[in-house]
Amino acid sequence: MTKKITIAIQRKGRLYDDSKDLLIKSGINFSTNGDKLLARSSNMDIDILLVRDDDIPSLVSKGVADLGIVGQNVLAEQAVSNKKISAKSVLSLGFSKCRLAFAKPMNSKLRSLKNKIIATSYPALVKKFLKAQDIKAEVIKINGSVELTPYIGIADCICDLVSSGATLEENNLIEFKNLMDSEAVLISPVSYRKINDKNILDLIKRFEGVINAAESKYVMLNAQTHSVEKICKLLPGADSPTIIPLQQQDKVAIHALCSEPVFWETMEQLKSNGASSILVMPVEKILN
Ligand code: PRT
Ligand code: ZN
Repeated sequence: MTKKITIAIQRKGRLYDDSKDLLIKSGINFSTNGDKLLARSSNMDIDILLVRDDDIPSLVSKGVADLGIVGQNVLAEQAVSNKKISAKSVLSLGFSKCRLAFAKPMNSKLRSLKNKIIATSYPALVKKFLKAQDIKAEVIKINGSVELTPYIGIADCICDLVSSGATLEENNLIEFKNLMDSEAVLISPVSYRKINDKNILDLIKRFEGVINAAESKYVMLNAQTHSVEKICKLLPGADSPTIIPLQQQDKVAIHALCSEPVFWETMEQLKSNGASSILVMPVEKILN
């Protein structure tokens, strides 16, 4: 008998929509309502735990969940501060991208972190960084509104998550050092016997297929036979395009799965190299 798979995702917040989307696109049907902490898949032997993101690394470490979706920032902070955390990232998911960065007031003369007071929600990562750089500074832990701390005079600078940079700007802060880049990751227990479980491995493959498909495009175009080589070189991340003869002599159709984004600039380059009827289509799933 195969064991039910349990996946922990954030209940509400920045990770929720994309996490839910990923599960649904991977063929796991489920619905959530209200404050329910557990959702049962209606078509697969899978339970979805809906929890705060901070609880996900420990639920996975304890084996309560077989897989979890969390930001690398949260996983890294907990891995440094809590010896009991033994979860590892098994797949980068490409969403909720941000960076953990130091920022100071625009008018600050701060040149180094030495002897400064740094406010952050990520004290373990900041202390680890300071230790590695051999810098002595005071780190204070703040759970929310970190960006206000220099203004109210309790910190010289901050170390916080940044995505667009708008929050820093609104608070007259300027970024000056990046500590880490982060995105959502799929995690599993480190010492995982069950990672050899075929059902879990198949599920990870499905997630991978959805993530790869999100970046991939299927490109179809027509071209003169003599320009095939040049055009194929321009197709981003295309592995062995299909070349199909057309009724019109000296013309072929080229079909290719491009594993990298196809920008307007690429299409314009293809056109100026003789390609015509260029179609770029989304790809829903890929199974390699
Ligand atoms: O309730 P729960 O504990 O589950 O959620 P939470 O409030 O702790 O987390 P949530 O939902 O805010 O964020 C979840 C994860 O999203 C984070 O751990 C990151 O991995 C990721 N993420 C991506 C971000 C951001 N971008 C982000 N911009 N998390 C927070 N921010 C905040 C940042 O702290 C700052 O206040 O947004 C502000 C900056 O945004 P910009 O766009 O103005 O730069
Ligand atoms: Zn949280």
